Amino acid sequence: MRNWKKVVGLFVAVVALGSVAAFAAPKTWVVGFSQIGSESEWRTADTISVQNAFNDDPSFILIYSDAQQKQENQIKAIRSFIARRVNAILFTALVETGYGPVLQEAKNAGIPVVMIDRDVQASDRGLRLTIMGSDFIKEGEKAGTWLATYLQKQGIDDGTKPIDIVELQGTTGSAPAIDRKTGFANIMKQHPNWQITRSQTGNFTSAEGKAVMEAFLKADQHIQVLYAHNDQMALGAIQAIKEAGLRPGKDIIIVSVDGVKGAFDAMVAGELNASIECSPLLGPQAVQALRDLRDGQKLPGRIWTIEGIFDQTNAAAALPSRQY
Ligand code: GZL
Repeated sequence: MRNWKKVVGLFVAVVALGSVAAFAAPKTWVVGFSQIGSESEWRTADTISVQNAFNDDPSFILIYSDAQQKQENQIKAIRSFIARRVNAILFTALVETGYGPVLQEAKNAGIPVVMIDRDVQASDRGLRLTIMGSDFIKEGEKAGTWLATYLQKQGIDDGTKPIDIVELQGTTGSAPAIDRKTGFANIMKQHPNWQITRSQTGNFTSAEGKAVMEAFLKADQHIQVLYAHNDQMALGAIQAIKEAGLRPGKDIIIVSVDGVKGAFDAMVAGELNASIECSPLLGPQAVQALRDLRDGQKLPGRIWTIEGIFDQTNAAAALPSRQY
């Protein structure tokens, strides 16, 4: 009789332990991540941040796909994730339009889509659960506001004489390019003497930023300010300005966005005047959002990143602690 009780007691203990263990260990999730490419220091830092965050959590398996700046590659990758029946899809949109059909396919397959960095167009946002990343309009406004303060402090802008600005836009049709242009234009409305004399895409790369700036310099001898939608293009433009025999940061004031290490080096060297931070370190937020999703929590419709503004007054002090 006593042995029978022991056996039952042992059985109950094993079942209890098993259920506790099952309760404690989350189900392993396979997540497909479609990244747009490796066009900038920013993008590389973003990819590393996401990969490290998922590698640090053994309850996730990340399938990584680099679209090499081609939307068709992203759509193919998302379709392959759907075919593999992943638990969730993580992606950033190269451009805002063109993802509706494939996002509908993911929805029809019951696979949740969480976005980081660049969003899709408003009409497709019902097909994704949330987006985490920066407020690009605010970044453009910060760039314009910083420039207004700087021009006034330097006695360059008396509010009447024209201020000639050239603009290097990001990838045509991408959320950061559209919104950073909008944000800067919002501030320009307060400065009727400011004028954007030339504006063209440099596709967020240093090579294209340099080539476009060379063309601007050939066509226009009176450029006072360059507004670049990212540091990579600004760094390319700095090369072009130097090769034209001018002093970047002095003869031409340069304000850009991202806050990558190359920009900090340029600010310390006096060749870049300011960079509006846009953090690529979205990995931890992405993993936490997917943990919450796996636990059955409802995700907020928008998860914002917090960022600062750096210029030649604070870049040197901040440089040692920069993570990208
Ligand atoms: C912005 C991001 C942009 C960066 C660029 O969040 O999408 O893409 O500003 C990068 O450097 O190419």
